Amino acid sequence: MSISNAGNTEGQPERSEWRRVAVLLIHPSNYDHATGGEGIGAFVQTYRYGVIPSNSLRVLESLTEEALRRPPFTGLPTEVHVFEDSVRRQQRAFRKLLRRFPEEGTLLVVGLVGVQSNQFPRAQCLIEEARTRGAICVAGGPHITAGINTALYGISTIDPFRPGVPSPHRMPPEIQQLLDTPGVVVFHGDADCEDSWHGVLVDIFEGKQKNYYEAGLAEDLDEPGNIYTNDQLNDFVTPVAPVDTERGCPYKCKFCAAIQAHGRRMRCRDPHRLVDWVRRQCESHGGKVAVLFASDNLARNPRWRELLSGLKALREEGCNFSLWAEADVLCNSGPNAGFLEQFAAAGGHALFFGIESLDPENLRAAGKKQNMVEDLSEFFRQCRRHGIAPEGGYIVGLPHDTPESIVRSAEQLARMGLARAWFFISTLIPGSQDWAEAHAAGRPISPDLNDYDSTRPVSVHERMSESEWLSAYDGAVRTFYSVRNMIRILVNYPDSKHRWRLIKGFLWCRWAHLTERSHPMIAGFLRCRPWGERRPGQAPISRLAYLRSEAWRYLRYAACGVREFYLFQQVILETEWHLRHGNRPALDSEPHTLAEWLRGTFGGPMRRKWLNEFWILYGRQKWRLLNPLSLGWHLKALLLALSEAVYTFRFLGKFGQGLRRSK
Ligand code: B12
Repeated sequence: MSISNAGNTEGQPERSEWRRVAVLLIHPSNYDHATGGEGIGAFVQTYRYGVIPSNSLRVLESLTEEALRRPPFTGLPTEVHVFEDSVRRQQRAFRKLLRRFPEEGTLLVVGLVGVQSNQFPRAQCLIEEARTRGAICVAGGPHITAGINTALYGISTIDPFRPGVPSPHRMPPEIQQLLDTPGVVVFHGDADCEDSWHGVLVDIFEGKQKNYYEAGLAEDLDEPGNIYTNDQLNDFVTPVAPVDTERGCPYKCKFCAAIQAHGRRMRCRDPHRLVDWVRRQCESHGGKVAVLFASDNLARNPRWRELLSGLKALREEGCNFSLWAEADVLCNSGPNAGFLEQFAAAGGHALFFGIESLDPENLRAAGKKQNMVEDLSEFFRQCRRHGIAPEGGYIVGLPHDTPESIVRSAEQLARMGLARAWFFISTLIPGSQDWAEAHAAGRPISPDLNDYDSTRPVSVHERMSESEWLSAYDGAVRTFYSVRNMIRILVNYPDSKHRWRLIKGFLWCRWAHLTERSHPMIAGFLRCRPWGERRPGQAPISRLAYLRSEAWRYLRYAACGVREFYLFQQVILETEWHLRHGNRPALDSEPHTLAEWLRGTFGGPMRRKWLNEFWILYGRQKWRLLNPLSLGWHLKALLLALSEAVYTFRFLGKFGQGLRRSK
């Protein structure tokens, strides 16, 4: 299969004219969807604080800096800037910097980094914006690599262990569109594969770039990406620093595109360099940092023992960091025995793995042979024993699911002891085997890539309508993160630091889903929806409609804020009560004497069941409260309002202290 490797240099100045090189790297966001009372969507998902900075961006930043240190760039002034489109401050900085161009004698290259399918439409828009400023744009990432591998070459061609997977053997049309656009370069594969990215930059500099480059998989993953500056980390809800420890995944799950993006053979970074990276990251961030291993499966990294023992030694030197990683349920068995213990000793506090479904039929259909249901409860117990919170990804809407089975599974997961569930609507991810098969079978698939962020259906389900599917997804989140289940999970964690980390996670998952109406892996905090910055091609909205929608949104935020405040007050207080007193009876109903009221309000431990019960009873009086004979009710309400005020202050203190402790 060959791709016409056309030159792509129309109207570009000669090499000798460049006196400076500027490379702007941006990780695109996606567009939101019209939901709920707000009614209008298609705004870029951008926030005051993002959720997690992008590892791909950091990798590309360091590769670009390195490339620009080599000929023919040596001696030339060069600049490299990185931006997260999902962070409003950085998005504005990108725009502001673009406005500097075209600049006499400066070559401007804009890199669209780590582009996923759901980010592709936004990337296209950013490319258009940059082209008007004379930039040469280069786009890379999983949508491009996995998309081309599956749709053009075919999974069976690149992976002999998966014969018979159909392929259209055609360039995906949206990528073809980029290939046909002057000034745009499509990059397939790894930028750190040998000299590839440097080679592209040289070609651009010399005015002879092609529209397509195919790099292949990097064998030697040298240095990890740059470390994150404090400014960069402070733009995120929790300052987490992702770094990829290895690439490639040995498994063959049909719903995943990672295998087509990075292959099935594991290639790992040098453990010593990773330990050094964590050390530098820690030092630059006041000696304390949370590290996320942005890879598919730490336990299948052939050098995990070296890595974890190096990190353990680093902690013993006084470096304070915590680790979040992905693995599988069998990570602690066979030749891997001791993985959990060593992960915990190295600072591991949470381990993510793909449960995907509790229905064995679904797992069989998905080609998933690891993480079997019968192993889960025992695995959760093992994790907890080592002080590690097990976190699981769960796919909503696999072929054998029904609305009832989905919600039932969410409840079951909490009962089994999963610490945190991440729900994803089943998505035919471009590049995955599922996508290839659905395409070959002619199944209807949403043509809008922006929909592929796993918060909405992109295909038809045989057992559920779209609205049933969406409400089952919502039901699963609400069930797992219900007051009862959150308490059920938290009482398993007597260590308060651990517990508060989980509370933060619960708060985040609820807030992202119920308030931001996005996915907790995508949403940030404090949405910005600037007037006029919507997806091109949308029907325009009047300023009045926009203001109405914004007013409603802020009102909803405030209401959700109040709801979550009281809900978490109950969760936290009840959990602490259980941990301290087990099932000892407490002041559960309204106080009858002043002494009881004083004890309930100012005494310890706090518990708000009696307050809740009073307000419910008070509310049930309805119009009777207007009757002058109801004075007694009002006096009690006044007294209990005072209790509420006291509780609010006491709880805020507790909350602040807990959050500080969880860091
Ligand atoms: C870690 C991870 C996460 C972390 C992200 C951590 C972070 N912020 O860094 C978390 C858990 C938050 C996450 C979330 C999501 N993820 Co994710 N994630 C991954 C994972 C496992 C590794 C990503 C990574 O860092 N790889 C290492 C980097 C260096 O690789 P890379 O991005 O491909 O970049 C290389 C090349 O592509 C190329 N390249 C990339 N960009 C550019 C640009 C230029 C100019 C050039 C020259 C080259 C180039 O060079 C790079 C270096 O070699 C991948 C699977 C995988 N193995 O890739 C899935 C993956 C990327 N995620 C995926 C998805 C779908 C998501 C979510 C949408 C899921 C959800 N609904 O929440 C969200 C989206 C979040 C967001 N807004 O980005 C899919 C994307 C598939 C697709 N076709 O779009 C993947 C492939 C997994 C899968 N299921 O198939 N993810």
